[in-house]
Amino acid sequence: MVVRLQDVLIHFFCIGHNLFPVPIEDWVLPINFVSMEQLLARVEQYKNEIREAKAKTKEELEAFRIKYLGTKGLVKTIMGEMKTVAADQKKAAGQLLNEFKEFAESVYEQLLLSSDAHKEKTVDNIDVSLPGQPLPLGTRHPISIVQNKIISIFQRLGFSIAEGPEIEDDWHNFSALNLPEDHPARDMQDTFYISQEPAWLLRTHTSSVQIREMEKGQLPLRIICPGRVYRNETISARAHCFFNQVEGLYIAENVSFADLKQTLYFFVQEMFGTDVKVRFRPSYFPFTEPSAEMDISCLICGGSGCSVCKKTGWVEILGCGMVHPKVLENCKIDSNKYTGFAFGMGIERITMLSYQVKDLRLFSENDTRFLKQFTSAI
Ligand code: 2NL
Repeated sequence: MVVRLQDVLIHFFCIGHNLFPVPIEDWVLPINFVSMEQLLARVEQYKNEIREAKAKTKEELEAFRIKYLGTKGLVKTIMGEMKTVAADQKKAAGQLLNEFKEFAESVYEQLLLSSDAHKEKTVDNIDVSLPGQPLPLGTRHPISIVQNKIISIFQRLGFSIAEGPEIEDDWHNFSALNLPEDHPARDMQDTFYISQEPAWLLRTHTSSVQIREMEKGQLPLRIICPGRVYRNETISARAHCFFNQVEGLYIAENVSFADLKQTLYFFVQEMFGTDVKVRFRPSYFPFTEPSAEMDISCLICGGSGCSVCKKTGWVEILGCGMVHPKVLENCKIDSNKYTGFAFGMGIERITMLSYQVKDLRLFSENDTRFLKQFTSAI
């Protein structure tokens, strides 16, 4: 019998104050420790029981698992008795119980392997003539759908795709495009510069690709430049630090503003339907002269005025203009012989208009609940 110090103290305290003249045997509480012998006997008994157990079906297997290995199963319960093992026997008891646990687990594994559920899956049982489970098809990203549509329209007009680097130098992104040194677009706030190499930056538009194509010196040139661009913007429902653009460029002899208008009018009719109206508003870009912005009649209200068009009946979709002679000369193109037009549009903006997406951030969050809503054959 082992005596708790606490109980002895209580005993002396009471005697000393002569409170309870009770015989000492009644005060000392015996503690029932589980002896190794008892534990061994119980483990042996459980082991026999487990050895005898049979489980063929899925349900029987699950019943076995719950009874022996579940959270309230025998293994867990007997493990819980470790706390009533005397300190000097804890090590041996721990070993015994761990072995018991491993034994129960291995029997379960064996039962699993010889069960009907397992047999169902063996090679001999496979019926190769059964039709397969349909694999869920992914969907194309809405930005890709719209980008592909834009590209294919211009390809039908003879434009070919040109691509270029996303990390650019100042010349191709700014200087060649006639952006003066003090132009606000060069400001650190708008452009991400590479900290290890400040001469490099993340392109802010795909015009840089068009500069590279013009520098190659092969004319006439009729290209479309889709791609990701970067701007140092605070992320919100209407702005992001990266987005996608499609820019277009046509350089040849005798290209006029009429060609620009007709090309973009064709694009709008193919993209949004023949009912949609267009209008051009004068604008300013350093790389085009003259410059314009193109609006289309609001797709939502048809021009009568709603929240999307801010009650004006029109929504802006792109910027355009005749390529500035300085830009041509920067690329060693004779501006007396050649003229050209260029335009640029944000794909996110067109996608938001086409599908009535209210928040730009949805395009880059990869939430499949959003993405699953788009399907496309192309
Ligand atoms: C906009 C406006 C525009 C261009 C892009 C361009 C490119 C070269 C030369 C001249 Cl290489 N112009 N691109 C021209 C006018 C407008 O984009 O609002 N984009 C989202």
